[in-house]
Amino acid sequence: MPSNTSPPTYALNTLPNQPRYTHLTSAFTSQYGSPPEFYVRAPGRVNLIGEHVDYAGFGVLPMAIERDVIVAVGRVPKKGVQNLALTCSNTDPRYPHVEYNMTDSGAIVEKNGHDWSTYFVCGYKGAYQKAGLKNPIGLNIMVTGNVPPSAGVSSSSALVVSAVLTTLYAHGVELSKKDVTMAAIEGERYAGVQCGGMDQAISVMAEHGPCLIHFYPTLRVEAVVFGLVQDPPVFVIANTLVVSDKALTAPTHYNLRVVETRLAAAVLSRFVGAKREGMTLREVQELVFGDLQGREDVGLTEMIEMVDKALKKEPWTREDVAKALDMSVQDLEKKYIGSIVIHAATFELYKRAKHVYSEALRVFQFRDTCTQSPPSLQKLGALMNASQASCRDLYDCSCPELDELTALALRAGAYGSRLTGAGWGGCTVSLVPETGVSEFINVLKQEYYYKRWPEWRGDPDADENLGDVVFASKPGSGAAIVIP
Ligand code: NG1
Ligand code: MG
Repeated sequence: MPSNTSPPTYALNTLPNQPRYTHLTSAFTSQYGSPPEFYVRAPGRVNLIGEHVDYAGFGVLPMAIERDVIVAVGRVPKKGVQNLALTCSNTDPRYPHVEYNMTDSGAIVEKNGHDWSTYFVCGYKGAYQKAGLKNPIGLNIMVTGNVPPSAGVSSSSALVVSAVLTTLYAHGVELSKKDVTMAAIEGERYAGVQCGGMDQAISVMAEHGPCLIHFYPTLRVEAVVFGLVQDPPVFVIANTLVVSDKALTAPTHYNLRVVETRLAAAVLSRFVGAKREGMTLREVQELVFGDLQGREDVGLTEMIEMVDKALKKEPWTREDVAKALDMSVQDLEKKYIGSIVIHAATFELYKRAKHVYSEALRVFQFRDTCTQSPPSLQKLGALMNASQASCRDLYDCSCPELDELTALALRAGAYGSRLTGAGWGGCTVSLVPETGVSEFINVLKQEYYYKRWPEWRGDPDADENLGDVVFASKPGSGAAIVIP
C-alpha cells in the first residue's frame, strides 16, 4: 500500500505501450537530437464533491482521471561557459517553443506574461525550493497532454506536478509524496492563484478510484471504495466550452473568494471570543469543538447555524469588517489581503461561509454513502445537486451554461450533476448509470452541443473532437516517473 511518506512509484523499464509515448519520443528526438532519458506522467482530475473548501482547510473528494500530461526529459549539464537553460517544447503546435535562461544558482530568468510553459516553471521553482537544490542542471523537455485545458479538470496541476517530479529526478533527489505535493502547491501559487491543494494532492497521491483528501491534521489520502451495486454508475465529464482562465479572473473570482473565506473566518472567530488572527473556517470549527481527531464532520451542522447568527446576510464593506474585528481598514487590508490583488467594493461573508460549511459536510455524507452496500445512488445524486445549487446561489461560481448543462444532465437520466473545479465555466460532472451512458452522451450532444454549434452535426471530425469534450471517465492512477 503506497503511503504519503514514500516517493511516487518509479515504473522501471516499462515504457507504456501507447502511441502517445512513441510520438512523444520521436518529437523529442527530432527536436533535441537524442532520445529522452526519462518520462514523467501526471493525471488530471475530476472533483466529485467538495468545491472551494480546500483552501478553507476542509477535505475534498476527487478522482484522478486517465487523461494525463506526459513530459519527456533530457538533462543538459553545464559545460564550460555555456549558459544553463530550460527548454520547453510541446507536441501541440498551439503551444509555442519557449526557452528560459537559468542562473548558476538555478534560478529561472522569467519572461513577462504567462503562457503554457509558466506552469512548468512554477513546478520547477516549487521543487527547487522544497528540495533545497544547489547544483542546477539544464533541462530539455517535450510535453504532450490530453487533459482538456482551462476546463476545471486540472491540466495546470498535472503539468506542475510533472515539473516537480522532473526537476527532482533530474537532480537525483527523492521526496515523499507529501513533499512532492507541497512543492507542487507552493509552486502553482507562483502562477498568481492562491490555490488550495486538492489538484496537486490527487495528481500525486491518487489511489485507483475516488479519494477523500484530508488536509488536517496532516495531508492524507483516504481511498473511497464504492459498495457493491447491481448497476454500477460512472462519472461523465461534460465541458460547457466556456473558457474560464483562473489566473486572469483571480482578482474578481478565485482570489477574492479566498479572501472572503478568510474574512468570514476572522469575524466568526471573534464571535466565539477568540483573538487569534488568520484562521481558516476549519480552524474556527476546531476552536469551537476542540481537537476533531480526524472527525472533521463533528459540529459542522452547528457551524452552519452559527453562520446565521454571526454574519449579516448583506454584503460587507471593508469598514464593516474592520469594525467587527476592531481594527482599522488599513490593518485589515494588510493582514487579510496583503499582496493578493483583488477588485471588490464589498465582500459576501455570509454566503461564502454558509457554502463552505455545508459543502464540507456533504463531502463526508458523500463518502459515507459511497461505502454503503449498496450505496444509494439517488442520495449521491442529491448531494451533487445540492453542491451545484450552493455553488450557484451561495458561492456565485457557476455560470448560465453550467446551470443549463447540469439541468439537462438530470433530464437526460443522471442521478446528480454539478460543476467541477473552480467553476465560472469549464466542466460538469454527472453520476450516470453505466448502462445508460451512451444515450446520456447522445442527449447532451443533441440538446447542448449541436444546438450551439449546428455545423458539428453529422461531421465526423467534430464528432471525434467531441470525445474530448464529453466523456465517461474511468479512475486513473497517480503521477509516476517512467524510466525506459
Ligand atoms: P481548478 O480551477 O479546477 O484548477 C481550483 C483550485 C483547487 C480548488 C478548486 C475549487 C487550483 C490549481 N486549483 O481548481 O485548489 O480550490 O478550484 O474547488 O487553483
Ligand atoms: Mg487548474
